[in-house]
Amino acid sequence: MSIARPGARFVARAVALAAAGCAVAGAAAAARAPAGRVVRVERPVATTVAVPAGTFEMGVSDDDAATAYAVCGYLHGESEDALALCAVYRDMLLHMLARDVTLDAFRIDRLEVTVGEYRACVAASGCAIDPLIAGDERHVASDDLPLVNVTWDEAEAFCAWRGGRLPTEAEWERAARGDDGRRWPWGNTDRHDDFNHGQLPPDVMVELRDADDRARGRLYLHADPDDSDGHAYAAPVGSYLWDEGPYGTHDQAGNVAEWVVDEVVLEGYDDLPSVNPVRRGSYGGAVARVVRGGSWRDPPTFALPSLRVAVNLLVLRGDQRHPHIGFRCAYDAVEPAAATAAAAN
Ligand SMILES: [Ca+2]
Ligand SMILES: [Ca+2]
Repeated sequence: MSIARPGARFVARAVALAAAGCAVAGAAAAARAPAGRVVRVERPVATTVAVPAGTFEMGVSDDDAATAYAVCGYLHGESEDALALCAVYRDMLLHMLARDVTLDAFRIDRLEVTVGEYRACVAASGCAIDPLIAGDERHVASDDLPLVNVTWDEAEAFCAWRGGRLPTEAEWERAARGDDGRRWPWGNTDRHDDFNHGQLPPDVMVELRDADDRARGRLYLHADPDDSDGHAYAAPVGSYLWDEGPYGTHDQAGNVAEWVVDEVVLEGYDDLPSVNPVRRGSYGGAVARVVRGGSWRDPPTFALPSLRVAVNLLVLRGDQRHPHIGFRCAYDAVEPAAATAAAAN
């Protein structure tokens, strides 16, 4: 299987101090600069990152499961449906507790798939146009926004067009957490200013809401937008420099939640193998599919990369569109020798 086609859309700006003789990419350009001048060198950044084969601890901790259950109760209210949802959510998390998982090597997109990348697929007749016209225009206002309002099947089709596939839930979590058991892509510290999330409604609103809920039996599904991190809605991909994961990914905490391969079942990881686990299901997008990483409309806790969100149990069927759900693609690893041979042909 081929690796994603390289793109030069995203560039890093490497600054070379020629007088100091710093070694940087584009050394030839630096060498041509007069001594003492600051030279800015632009080079393309790989659109995918490599994750080596290995074993990691996948799953949620007891403490984070308890916190997520408490957040579920606060967020979704006190209606009968909400209480039932959170009870089932707690049970599912208890079937997702930490365990050792071994994966083959793979590659994964460094960033969420963008509107511009998806437009290119539509223009090449590789993808359906529906995600670009299905929702509010603000979600497609810029090519560097993450694509949302995309179904699981459409996400799969895009990844196939690009020579890849959706990541499995295990691959997605390993890319976000590495091998050292970290809670967040950047480490163990809660840093809510460094990723795009939503917020829980204030207590007074919850009290008013819950009184109304009890009368109406209403279930609240999402939290409120929060611009304290710089963005109330989805941010252009890669906007947060300090959220980088152990292999170089961005936005695995927040921004838009991301479809992965696995079907949602209440039994969590039960009955899955410890080597390359995946629950593919058999009905494509017509069943509940896991989304990972939280989003601009979820409270920060739900961005923990070991979690699923509670509404995954109710409304996230793979054939539905949501303005906070996008995706990134994964690719089977190619042996260096095979890649070299392919490039020579
Ligand atoms: Ca935000
Ligand atoms: Ca994300």
